[in-house]
Amino acid sequence: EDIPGRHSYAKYNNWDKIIAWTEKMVHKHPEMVSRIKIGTTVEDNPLYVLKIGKRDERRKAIFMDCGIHAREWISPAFCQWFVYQAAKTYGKNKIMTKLLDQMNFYVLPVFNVDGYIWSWTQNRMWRKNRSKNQNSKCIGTDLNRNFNVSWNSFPNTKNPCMNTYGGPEPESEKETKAVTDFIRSHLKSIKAYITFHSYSQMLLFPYGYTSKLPANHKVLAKVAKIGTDVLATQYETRYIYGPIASTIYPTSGSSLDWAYNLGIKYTFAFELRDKGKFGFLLPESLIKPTCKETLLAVKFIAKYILKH
Ligand code: ING
Ligand code: ZN
Repeated sequence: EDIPGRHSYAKYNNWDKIIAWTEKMVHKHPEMVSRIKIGTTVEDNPLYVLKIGKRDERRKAIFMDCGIHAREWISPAFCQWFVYQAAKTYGKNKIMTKLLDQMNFYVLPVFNVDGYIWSWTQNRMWRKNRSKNQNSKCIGTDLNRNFNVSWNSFPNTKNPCMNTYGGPEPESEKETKAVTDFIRSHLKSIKAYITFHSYSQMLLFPYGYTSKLPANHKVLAKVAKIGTDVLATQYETRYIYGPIASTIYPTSGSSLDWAYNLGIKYTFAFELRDKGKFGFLLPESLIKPTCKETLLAVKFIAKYILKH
């Protein structure tokens, strides 16, 4: 499993290893995993979604993305772990079998591919994508401020040199457009949207752009409460949960609020480990523990979606 130079679930994998891994998953589990190219990035890298489940478009589906922010390496590690565990435990684990018999998962393991590569090769703390900005020497748009929902309504999203720059217009970025087009075209089946960030140990739901609560906030809070309780059963890792704006900070143009307002009634954002000791530089020894506990919460959310 853990051979130097090879893909490993216990290590952070660079983009080349992740592409090769997507191919391997399809070849290993052709009846369960397929790869869909949903677009390309600014630097012409492919954006791949892995579809897990039987080939039936009419079933319920959950869309999950990882790595919208380049430096949050534990996030793509979780998406890889999820796909691996889904394929491996189907037919063995009761819950996973039931889930995959009745629903599909669309998993985007790395949303911000160019940024991820930059974080590996040039600047470990890079967050945004790598698109050029007109009339500015500063590079990149924050993809999680680039969605068409109350876009640019906060001051810190207007300056191209800020880490939270929202781009010249909503969906200006190829990566954002690829994801929104994909979700819009699969809207009939997609019942939940889950996005993975780090760090802070939080489970967030809408809204970020307003302190108003979504219509079904009581249900979202209940699912988040049980989800975080289930997560804690593994290693007693404590998560807090609540609406984005009051739990972490107000934000405009986020994928979570956008997906919710599009009509996906169950939208969640995980802020994975830790709470700041290592921050974005979470040691590799903590990858598996983080993934294992997170998988419990995701399976709980998926079970809930299946029932409702
Ligand atoms: N945090 C998120 C950010 O984009 C977030 C918090 C999540 C905001 C979901 C809105 C929606 O700022 C990190 N660490 O990136
Ligand atoms: Zn993030």
